[in-house]
Amino acid sequence: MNELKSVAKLNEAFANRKDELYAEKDAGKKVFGLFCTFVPTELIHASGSVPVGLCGGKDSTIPSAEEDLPRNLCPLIKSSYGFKKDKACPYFEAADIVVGETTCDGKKKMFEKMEEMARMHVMHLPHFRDEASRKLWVDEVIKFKELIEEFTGNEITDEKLAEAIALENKERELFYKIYELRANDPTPISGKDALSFFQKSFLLSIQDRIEILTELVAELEERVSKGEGYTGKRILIAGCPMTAGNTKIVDLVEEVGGIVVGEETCTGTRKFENYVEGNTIEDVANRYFKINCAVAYKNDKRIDRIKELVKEQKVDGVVYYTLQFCHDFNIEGVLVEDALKEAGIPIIRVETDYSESDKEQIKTRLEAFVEMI
Ligand code: BJ8
Repeated sequence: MNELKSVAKLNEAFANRKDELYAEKDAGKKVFGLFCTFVPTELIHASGSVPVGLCGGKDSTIPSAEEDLPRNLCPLIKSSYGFKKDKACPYFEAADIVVGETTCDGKKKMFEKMEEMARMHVMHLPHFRDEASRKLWVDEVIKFKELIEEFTGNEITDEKLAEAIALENKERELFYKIYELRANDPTPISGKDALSFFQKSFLLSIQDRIEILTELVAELEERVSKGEGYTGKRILIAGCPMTAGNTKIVDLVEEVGGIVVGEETCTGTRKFENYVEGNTIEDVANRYFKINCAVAYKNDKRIDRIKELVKEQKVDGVVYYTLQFCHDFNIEGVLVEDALKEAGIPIIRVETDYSESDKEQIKTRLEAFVEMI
């Protein structure tokens, strides 16, 4: 099987991204640093500004964070705080403003300390799915639009918003297509490569993303037409996001003979599912209100979606992955496990951090799981 050319192109675009981002800044564009997939990036694009995901997937900055924050805290929170404190993330350093959101308590409180190092805007995310909460979220998105306009001095016109919505929807369409192609057996892309596309999609420009993903789709279609790809026990990963730098669970699953065919995570389906249907701010808000994050809601819809993904991607077993001290995903994991067991779907729950110390132990458990299913 030939190497995917789009992977090389992705890596090249990533290598150039830092310089490109600083050039955009020099040209007067504002950079918005983002923590979460709830932030409606259409509004940032429509103002002529640049959204970029922030670093937070590596162990290396955690000791520095632990000088200020409790040790018993999610590694993603500590890692991202440490990246800012150590000035070790070029995207954090480029950000003129950092946008957070009231998801988990750890992040929410960490933002109060981060405010000493960065200009912050925190979006209030409701924790119910009812109509009152939807209205609150629409208001919050309108407030965010006003903040962007004031901060950048650029008006978000209806035309600019419609253009930005069309671009983001195009990227969503490509990711949907990639998932359809991954449903084939053999599946045309490894989980490791697929994760790399998701992780880097938070960093590259939207234009580059669309170009590279279009190329990827064509390459995967070719592989499918030739019956080329990867075989093995088909695994869906469900749970916490895998921020760039963190590939531990996907690597281990594929080392023990599994093949990852889907990710019910924010570096997976939660990033792209649901289109913005219409061209108003409310349409934008409504799309983001549908994200099935364990932190945000009582979440029957998430459980239903995991079951659907198992069918769509022809999954043999689910690896439910939680970062240490992520209470929301961990507790929701109990409900997911009960529901999947009832439906006869094999599931294993794995809790981990960014260190190497538990790798062998997790590998042994995953090996047994993959053999058993
Ligand atoms: S939409 S998943 S990106 S909140 S930081 S909750 S791992 S304890 S990241 Fe998330 Fe937005 Fe939801 Fe997605 Fe747990 Fe850690 Fe909190 Fe985390």
